[in-house]
Amino acid sequence: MFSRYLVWPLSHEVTNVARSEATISRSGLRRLSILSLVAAVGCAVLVGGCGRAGAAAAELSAQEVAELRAAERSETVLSKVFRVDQKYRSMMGPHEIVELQLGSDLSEGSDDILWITGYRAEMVSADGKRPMPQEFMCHSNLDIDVASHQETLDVDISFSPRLFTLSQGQLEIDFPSGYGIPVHRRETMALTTQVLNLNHDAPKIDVRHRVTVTYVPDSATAGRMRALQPVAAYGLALTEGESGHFGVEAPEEEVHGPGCLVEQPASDHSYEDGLGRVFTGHWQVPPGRQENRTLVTHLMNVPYETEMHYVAVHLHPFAESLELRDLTADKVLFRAEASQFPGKIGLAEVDHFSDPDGVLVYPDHEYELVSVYRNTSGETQDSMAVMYIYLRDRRVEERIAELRGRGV
Ligand SMILES: [Cu+2]
Repeated sequence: MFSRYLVWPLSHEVTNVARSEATISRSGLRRLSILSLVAAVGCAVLVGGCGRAGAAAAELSAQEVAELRAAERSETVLSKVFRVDQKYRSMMGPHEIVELQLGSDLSEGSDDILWITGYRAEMVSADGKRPMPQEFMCHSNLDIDVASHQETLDVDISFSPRLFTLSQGQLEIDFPSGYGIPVHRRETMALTTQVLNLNHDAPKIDVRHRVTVTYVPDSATAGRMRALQPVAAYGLALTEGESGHFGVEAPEEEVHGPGCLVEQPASDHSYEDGLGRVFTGHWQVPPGRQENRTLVTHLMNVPYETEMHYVAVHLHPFAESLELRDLTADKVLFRAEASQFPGKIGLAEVDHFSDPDGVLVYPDHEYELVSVYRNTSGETQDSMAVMYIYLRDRRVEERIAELRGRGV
């Protein structure tokens, strides 16, 4: 039943996070100053927009935040035991897909709507108890079945199936208090876990993933939750055809930016844009510095003026940074920096973005991703550049309010 996930461009890897209200990772202070500037300019241009955006979080008192936290439940899943006995590049290691359903012990009816508020993935020993090195983490993905999601929530809105991807550098996502992804208790999700080994020739190590999904039943939220919808913006490289942007027939550089790199694919994950061009989301990085720019407006597909409240970033080893730019407003919305494991190949830490007030995004703006890799290995490496962006989804909030009214 999950074969439809293959249409999702990145049947792939992921990101992580830290669990605190105002999440500030390594470069958080610098980022907050950028965002304050963006927010200030946004208010000047859009009277009322920032007031509404800020209200969502400001409505919650410390007491209400504490009540929501106290009502959180979690579901933990252990993958099978993976034997790591050779090197595996990104996406080439053993993997497993299992089905996951939340809240199976909850009562039918009043607890049918669940809000997913967090996701955590860690590598553990075969007995599931001891932590193991995170360098064996390739990724952990949680996907919904879109048709089932639409049917159970009774909405006619397009969703991306990928709810979360966690990979090296960020192994926990915790949304700002009061935000979550609503799912129906009857929905079955797909959990994919995969291992990686870039450093050891024949380690003979047994590891497994321990994945924890945190959620709150709607009945315990007093209607306070705000809905998030994930969208993925990912970098592309051109492998066939004339230069340009994916799916844009007559690009203008001032509006759409310069376009992505012409580069060799690192795997056969390619996408045709119907205009005679072939792109890949998984490309090669030769030794040295590489910068790639991709127009991601069509991938973000912002449905109306709304805010992004969380961004998780997926990069490969040797990545230096990934930036989301609003080309129309000529602003950096979020810049993530990555750090490498000392003395071996792998990402130690990748920044994420978390903000209860959010940053405004617009359906008529153009957006660009800028990735920078610095390959110091002396040989060609593979790369990806993805931002999993969580936008506030007011359409789903309205639908859930109606469902509550019907006693669902
Ligand atoms: Cu990847």
